[in-house]
Amino acid sequence: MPCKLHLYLVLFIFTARQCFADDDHEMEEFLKREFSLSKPYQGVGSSGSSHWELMGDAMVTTEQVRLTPDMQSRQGAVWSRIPCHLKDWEMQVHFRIHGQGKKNLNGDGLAIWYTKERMQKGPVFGNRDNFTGLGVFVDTYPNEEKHIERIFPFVLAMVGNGSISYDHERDGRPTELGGCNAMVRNLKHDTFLFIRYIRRRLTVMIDIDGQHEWRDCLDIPGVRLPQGYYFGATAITGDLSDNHDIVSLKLYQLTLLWNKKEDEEEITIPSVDNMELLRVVQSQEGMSGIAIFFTVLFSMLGCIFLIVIGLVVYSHWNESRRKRFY
Ligand SMILES: *[C@@H]1O[C@H](CO)[C@@H](O)[C@H](O)[C@H]1NC(C)=O
Ligand SMILES: *[C@@H]1O[C@H](CO)[C@@H](O)[C@H](O)[C@H]1NC(C)=O
Ligand SMILES: [Ca+2]
Repeated sequence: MPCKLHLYLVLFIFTARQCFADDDHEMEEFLKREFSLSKPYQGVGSSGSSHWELMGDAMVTTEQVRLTPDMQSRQGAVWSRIPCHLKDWEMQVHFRIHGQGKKNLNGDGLAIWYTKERMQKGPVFGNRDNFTGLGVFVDTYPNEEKHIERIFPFVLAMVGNGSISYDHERDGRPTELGGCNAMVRNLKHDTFLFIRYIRRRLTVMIDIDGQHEWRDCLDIPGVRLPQGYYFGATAITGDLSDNHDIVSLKLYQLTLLWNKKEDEEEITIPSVDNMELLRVVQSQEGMSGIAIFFTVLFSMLGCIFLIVIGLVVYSHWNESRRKRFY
């Protein structure tokens, strides 16, 4: 019992901390062209002077950078050539995922990266495994069967430190920071992903309903990402496929107008504070539905049991009373 109390206290402090960090910072946004990719994609994939480099099956057209076509076993990427030394930033991704496949007969998805490594092929949505930095995935195929409560496509964030492997068979669940479902496939309207990193707080939002409204996907404090990493976007297809298109990547520098005293300790290895606690919170959330179900079930069984006992006792008492009178 003291152990449980302790856990709740820790959870409370954790939640409280999240709330206090929630106050809106006043800030300025400034578009950084050297880290942005937009039409008409001048020189991308053909000129060495472009800020962006293509890899694998990626192709530039007038309308988009197509990371993979709707064909089996393709992978493609577009990577920034310049390391980004901004402290606080926001990436707005305009993307499209579409193809011939019926629901759940398409795959595998795309990823947006901020990593130490660049231009390396691999199994993690077309990027290498054991990456160092941040990956935000739009996973369009459920590999793990037992996904009762998880609807795909699913947006998920992960931070790697160079020795953490992405578990493809389990759709990255063991290493996830959080995520949300996002029905982004074969839509007529524009779909956007928004990644904000400010004062070590990672926020991911999506705008996929054509309403020009951002919907929260995840919001995690204490995410430590070094400066000087590369932005990139990658995608992969396997037996199942889709067109994975990037229409634009827009990177904004964020400047806080009102600065609290800063923790200036330099970050060298990516990590997430309280990662174990995040696990606990997630498993507790998963438990609560079942816990409520059993609590209700046992309470009802208990009531029925008491009523039955009561009726039996009452009828016995009634009978003995009648016997006394006659
Ligand atoms: C990477 O993270 C794992 C799991 O949290 C940890 O065991 C490992 O020591 C970390 N590696 C480095 C280089 O920090
Ligand atoms: C990734 O790291 C894990 C654990 O450190 C290791 O077992 C695995 O071989 C590595 N994979 C690659 C592709 O480097
Ligand atoms: Ca998957």
